[in-house]
Amino acid sequence: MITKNLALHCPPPKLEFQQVCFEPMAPISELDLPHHGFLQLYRKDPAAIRAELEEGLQAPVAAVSPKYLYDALGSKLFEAICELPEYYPTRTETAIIEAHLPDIARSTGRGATFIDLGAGNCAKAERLFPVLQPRQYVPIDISVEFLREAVERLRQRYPMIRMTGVGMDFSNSLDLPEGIRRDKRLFFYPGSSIGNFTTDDAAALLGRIRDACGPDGGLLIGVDLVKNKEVLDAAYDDAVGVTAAFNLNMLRHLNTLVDADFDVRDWRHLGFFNEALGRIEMHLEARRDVRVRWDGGQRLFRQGERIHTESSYKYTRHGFLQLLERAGFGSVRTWTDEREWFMVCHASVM
Ligand code: AVI
Repeated sequence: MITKNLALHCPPPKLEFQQVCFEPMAPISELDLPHHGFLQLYRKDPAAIRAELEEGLQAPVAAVSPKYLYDALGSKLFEAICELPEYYPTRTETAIIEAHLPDIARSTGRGATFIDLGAGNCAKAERLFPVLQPRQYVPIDISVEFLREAVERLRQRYPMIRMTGVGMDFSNSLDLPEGIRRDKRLFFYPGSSIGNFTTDDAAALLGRIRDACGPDGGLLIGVDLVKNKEVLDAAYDDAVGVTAAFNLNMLRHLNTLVDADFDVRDWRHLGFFNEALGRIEMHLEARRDVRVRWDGGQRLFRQGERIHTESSYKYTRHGFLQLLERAGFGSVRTWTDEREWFMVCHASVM
């Protein structure tokens, strides 16, 4: 049963899909791990990427997973999006956490095994260290290479916290290596990245997090809430065109991934709130008839035909609490801003 305890009232930069460093796949105990370890459990599979992209590009309504928005330039453009006046989620989430940090810490407890999903540059988690005082910090992202620099920096500042960077794709499995402490696990999933999953996939991911929590664990998560369409439309179609560049850049990324010949100038960015489905949709729309060829396939896109590149689901408070309950969480505390545009939740297993 969820206890609705409303207190008063910012993919993480995501990563380039990239290379592997080392991958000790055998179980590793905590004692075997150096104080600051890195485990790469994810290996890029070019054939699987090609098959996935081929299927999406040939579908009646073409679609490409939003993870392909994040090559090196895409990650930088996402960081720029977070600075835009129209893109409120990052700064609203930060403000909520800052305003309620002592209360959040009372709810989560201190000394946790702090597991940061999609950690990026680890900056959001770091802000919580002084108050949450984690015993072990486990940033997870697709590549430990990206984490390495951030963890080195954090290590200097917080030598008392054991840090273990893990390179894995947690959207499919959350089987954490043996060396990650099992007690008092606190998962951290900020930025409303959960919105980039369909509701069913979000419920499945939350269920996996709940299973990985253990009986004394929990989840601290940021969720973007349904609001006025004008505000949402502007956040995903900003005046300067940074979001348009972020979306269009996916085509350049596809050119390198599957040797395609997309010409960015043939496509236009669309980003809008679909009220009926409760989600932002981003599409790339052909400005004219365009034939696109790639390694192993081709397609004629008629003028006005679209490639669906991202959905970003917006939740009501009630809807998200139901999702947490469906995933098996037992109690939840929530914090929001005055306008109730964004919500931070601490969900515990018990
Ligand atoms: C990473 N994710 C939570 C962002 C969002 O708001 O869905 C990605 C994004 N797409 C366009 N702008 C930002």
